[in-house]
Amino acid sequence: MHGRFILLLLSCCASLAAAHFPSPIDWRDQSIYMIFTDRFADGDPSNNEMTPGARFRPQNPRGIHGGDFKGIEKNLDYIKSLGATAIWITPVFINDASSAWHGYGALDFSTISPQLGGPAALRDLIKAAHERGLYILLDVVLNHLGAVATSDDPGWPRFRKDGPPYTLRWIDPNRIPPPPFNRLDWFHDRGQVGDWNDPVQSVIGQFYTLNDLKTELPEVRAALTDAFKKFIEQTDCDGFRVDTVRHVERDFWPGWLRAMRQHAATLGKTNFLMFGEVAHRDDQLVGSFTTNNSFNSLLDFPLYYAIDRVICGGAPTRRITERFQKLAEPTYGSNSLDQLVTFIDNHDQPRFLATNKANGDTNKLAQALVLLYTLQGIPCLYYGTEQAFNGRGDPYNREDMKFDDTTLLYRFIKTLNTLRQRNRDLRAGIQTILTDEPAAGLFAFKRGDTALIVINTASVEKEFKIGPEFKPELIPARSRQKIEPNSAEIWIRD
Ligand SMILES: [Ca+2]
Ligand SMILES: [Ca+2]
Repeated sequence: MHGRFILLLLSCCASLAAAHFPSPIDWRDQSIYMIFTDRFADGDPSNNEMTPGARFRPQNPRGIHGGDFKGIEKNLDYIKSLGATAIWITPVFINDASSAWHGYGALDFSTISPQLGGPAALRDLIKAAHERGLYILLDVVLNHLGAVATSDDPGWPRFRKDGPPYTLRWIDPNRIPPPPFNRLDWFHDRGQVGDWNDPVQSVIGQFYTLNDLKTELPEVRAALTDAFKKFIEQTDCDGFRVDTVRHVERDFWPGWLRAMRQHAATLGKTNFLMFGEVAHRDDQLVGSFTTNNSFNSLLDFPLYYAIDRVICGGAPTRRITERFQKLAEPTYGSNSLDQLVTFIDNHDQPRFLATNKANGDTNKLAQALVLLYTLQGIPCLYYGTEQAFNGRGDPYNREDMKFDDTTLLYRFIKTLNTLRQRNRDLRAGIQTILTDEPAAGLFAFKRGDTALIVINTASVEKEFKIGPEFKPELIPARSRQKIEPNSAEIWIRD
């Protein structure tokens, strides 16, 4: 009997080990940290030139700097200690040589980049993250592959709307995507996007040299569905960040998203997050990707622009209120309303402290961070914000990481994450705006009945009446009704 008992126990453990990691119940409880993998940490220098044709050039801002999965794994405790609970990493598939440093030009959807460590290192990273209670969100691109095809026809690559299409050929006959993507007739053949505001071009034109998939074809849709179902299964990732959503025809998304959700659910991932990138300030346009069973989360670009204008540009604080008035049905689908992924900068935008934004003013950054971690949504911090990185646009906003967990900003962000973890209202409480101004000045709101947040974007002290039910927790102030210039306060009721 004793031996039989041990055998049963072993088989039980084996089946648990093979199982996939379950989803969180509520993504609003999470705090995301975004990593640009090539620039984060080089955990294995032997893989730095493993992308065919790509060279290790750590001094070149568009070169490969060697960051990889092993480097992220070695620094998981640094990320966890900051208070993040989920990590979004840049795309992981093998890339063409010119895209390999950023990852957004996949050569195929079945090979994990050897330069980043290959499939074993990715599995190790995700397993190590899960062991620490950290979720991993993988960045996926459905709109295009990397630079795999070109044309010798006159006029290429200028966008050609009418007349005969260009004749495509493989750039390198030795590097054709594996089946089923080894077909030139699966790629749009009208050249590169010239006018990004033209709705036709922006969907069937190429994103520069990256070859645009004919996502409207049923066989391409089926292949993309199969590829990414396998990808979830093999990596055990917890969600996707979906790139270039606006450049795929709209009716592609509901079917593909449903297939991903259903497949993830069969693996026990019943709340698989998929947040799309619609890089635009207009809520009508952005929100339209969340209606009719499409995305249930997106990157919150409209809020990004509002915070930028208010904190960096001195715009009226009322602009934030106006933005939230637009974040409502029917502009947005009800499932997405309070779980958009919020951010103050990322790998495609200048850093918040850049000269053309807050210009090194860490008080402004502190205000923006307070908004990031207390406004409704799922906060996402771009790596290096805690190290006061200040690079301007791409590629200078993709700096090599430093790991110092004693900086003021690191400790400040850790405090914000801790507050958010301790107080459920900061994550899920109903957001009520209490005060704003038609100029720079106060912006105050509460979450639920226990959290009150006040910022003052003006350069003069402001007065704000705070009800006796709130007591200060984060920043002790001398006089509770006086809000100092260029400052932020959070009040939590026990
Ligand atoms: Ca490396
Ligand atoms: Ca497209």
